[in-house]
Amino acid sequence: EAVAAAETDPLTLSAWILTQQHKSPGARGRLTVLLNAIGVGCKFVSSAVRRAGLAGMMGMAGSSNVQGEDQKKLDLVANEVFKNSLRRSGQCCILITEEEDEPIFIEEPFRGDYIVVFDPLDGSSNIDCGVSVGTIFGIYKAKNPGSGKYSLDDVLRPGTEMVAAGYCMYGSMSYMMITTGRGVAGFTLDPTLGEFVITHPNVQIPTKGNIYSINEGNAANWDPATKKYVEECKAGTYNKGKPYSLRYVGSMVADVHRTLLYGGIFCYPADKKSPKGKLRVLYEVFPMAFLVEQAGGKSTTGTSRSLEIVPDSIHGRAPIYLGSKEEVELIEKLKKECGCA
Ligand code: P6P
Repeated sequence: EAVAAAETDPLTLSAWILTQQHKSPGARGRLTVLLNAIGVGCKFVSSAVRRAGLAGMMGMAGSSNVQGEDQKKLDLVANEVFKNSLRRSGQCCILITEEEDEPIFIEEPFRGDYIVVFDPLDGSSNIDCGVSVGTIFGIYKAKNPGSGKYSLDDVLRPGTEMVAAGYCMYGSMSYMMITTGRGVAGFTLDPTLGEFVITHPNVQIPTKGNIYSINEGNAANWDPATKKYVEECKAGTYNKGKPYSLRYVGSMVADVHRTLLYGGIFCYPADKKSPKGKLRVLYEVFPMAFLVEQAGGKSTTGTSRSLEIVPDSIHGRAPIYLGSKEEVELIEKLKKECGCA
């Protein structure tokens, strides 16, 4: 029946977004317009990523971003695509992008009541070798909608105040995972239609996993609790004596996508080299933590819920351990026992 339904009732991303609007009493469809604009941006970037090798868009763009990372051509293309698509939606007042130092304030007549924080092309260091990369986004509604007065007070807020979040992974296919606070739905881009079609109507992360995902190259810098957790994964302590598998792509979207579907844990801990971890709170930690929680998993800094962080700057970082509920709780227990943050 599932196939028949798909052929006769193709639930595309746009149709699904509308169903979410119908569940929100009094909604006027503005978030619907905004989410569709993000979907269009993802289709454009998906097309650019697929053509990059042929269109000479691989390699460096010759500039660097606020992170001091070399910007690859596709980074810049993706950033411009989303800035234009979001501005044109007429629903945004502030944009925060990994690729720009400062917030972008949208002026009339294009200004709306939503703040979008996004990483236009995360994992871009992997582009030249064809490894999956992705777009990550999170959305807040302005504290005073319609007031015409917007500031960083609308941005530096805990992730619990996000109204929607998601990612699009450009891999073997292009997959989008999205939440508006009522669970997680997954879509696959059908290139013959140019539409994201629903393939995972209600994503539920397994409560326990047997995959751990962490950059073991940093092991010398880890805190005792992280070291202990990884040792026990290898010893099979948490899996009736059968060691876990290590899977680490080095592209957050790919590592989180696998964790959401297969279970397990993804970690980017703070360590001596990166005292606050590496991943960015607003447009990496919060959206992924929101999705994982909505899929029944957990996300922690090691000692507190990721979504309760109050960011102190738009490019601030935080440690993250996210995934299957039982795996994250093991880390939190070890952190308590060793008294380490
Ligand atoms: P490392 C990619 O540059 C990224 O921001 C994330 O996508 C990824 O999870 C992380 O950095 C990988 O970092 O230090 O392991 O290479």
